[in-house]
Amino acid sequence: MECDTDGFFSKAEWIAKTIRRYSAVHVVTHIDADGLTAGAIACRTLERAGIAHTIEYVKQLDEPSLERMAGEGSKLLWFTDLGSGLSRKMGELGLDFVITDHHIPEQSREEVGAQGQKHLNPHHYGIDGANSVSGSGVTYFVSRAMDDANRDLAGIAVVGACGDLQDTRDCRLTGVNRDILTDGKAAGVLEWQVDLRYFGRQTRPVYKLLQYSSDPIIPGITGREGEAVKFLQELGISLKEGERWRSWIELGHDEKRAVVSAIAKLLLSKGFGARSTGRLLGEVYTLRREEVGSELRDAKEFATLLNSTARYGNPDVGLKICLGERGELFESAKMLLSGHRKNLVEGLQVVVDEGIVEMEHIQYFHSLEYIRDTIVGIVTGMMLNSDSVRKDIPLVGLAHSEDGKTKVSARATRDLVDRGIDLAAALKAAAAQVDGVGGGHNIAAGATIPRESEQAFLSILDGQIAAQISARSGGV
Ligand SMILES: [Mn+2]
Repeated sequence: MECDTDGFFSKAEWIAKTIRRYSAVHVVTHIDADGLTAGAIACRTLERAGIAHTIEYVKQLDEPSLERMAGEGSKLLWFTDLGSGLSRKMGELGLDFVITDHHIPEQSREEVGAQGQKHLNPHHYGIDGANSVSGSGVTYFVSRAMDDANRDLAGIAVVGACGDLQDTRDCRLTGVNRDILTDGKAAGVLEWQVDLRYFGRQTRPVYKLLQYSSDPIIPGITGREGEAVKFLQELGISLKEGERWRSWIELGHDEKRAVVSAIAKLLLSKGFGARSTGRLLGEVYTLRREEVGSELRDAKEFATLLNSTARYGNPDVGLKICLGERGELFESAKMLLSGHRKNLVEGLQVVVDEGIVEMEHIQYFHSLEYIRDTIVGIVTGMMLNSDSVRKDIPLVGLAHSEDGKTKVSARATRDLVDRGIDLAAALKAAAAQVDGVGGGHNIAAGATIPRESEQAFLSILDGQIAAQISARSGGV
């Protein structure tokens, strides 16, 4: 489909005009970093427009929750970072709704238009929702259309995009995401530069930044604290300033250059090609109004902090931080973050202990109760990025959730997507066959299924992936 950004922006204008006519709105958002930033943008926009508002967070929108909302009065419902997979049902239930989402929509632009839906989704305009704009970005464009003064919300919109890893494919944000960057720069809230892309530039001691490096992996150093320290010492980099560990942003230009070229040299000498070294550097996004050295100063670190509030049942903490609250609330978010890090490390160990089962076209692990259903997707992605997993078939993670169901997360590589794999379509179809619900993106998708249908679901999914590959290669 040809890219119609004008159409996308004019739909945003139209939706903005419609929202202005309401006096009360209920925001429903996704419980992850992109969802929280999207929800925060919606709430701040409504607040500035003098519209009363409430918010709720959901892991995965399903028909029962829509039916509940239908019975709850006359407010406008504003779905952010979700909703596009259930817009037909919303229409059938007679809901009064707005959707600003970037997940693959079930209805076409024509259908949505014919029903007069206030439904903004980049896929309807040939804009790639996996890389070019996230839920927070789509919401931001409606917010900007409501009031030019909302351009200062571009900073948290970029946090949402980074939370959804939209900067990873090209090592920079692309597409309409760049419009958000330009706005943020003009509003004085954002700046960006090319720098080392590893996580933790603001807050991690430099050796930890290297020890936890994953994209690209540094052979002999990733995962090895002692080697990371030695590597830096041999380059003459002082690790401490007095008693305090130095972070990446405290290094001088020459020190940074020495580290980057030493890593590049090491990668090349170990046979990693230009593709690997090319991923060392990329754009990094700085929130100018946040304190230097804080988790909130770097967009990727901010997003991780938000994930660690949302995924442990405290999305309100994350939302309030997006809305500018600090102090004690920020301290409790940092506590959640250190717990989150610990859980991720333990989660990876669970996968190693439980082992990965290979089927013909997928591989999976089952973490039972040992990994929270809210972080099994992150663990699956980290696992697929690690050295120890096959890259030629998607990885699926299963976890038991508290409500007695099973949460499924699937992750693919870019190569697999290029070869025709679409996890959103496969999970949606496979989940539907076992009375579950699924969807997401071609490269990353999720589902919730009845616990007793796990094996049936996995075999159907295996068949779905087989069919996608064979359809693309023109095979039988
Ligand atoms: Mn999203």
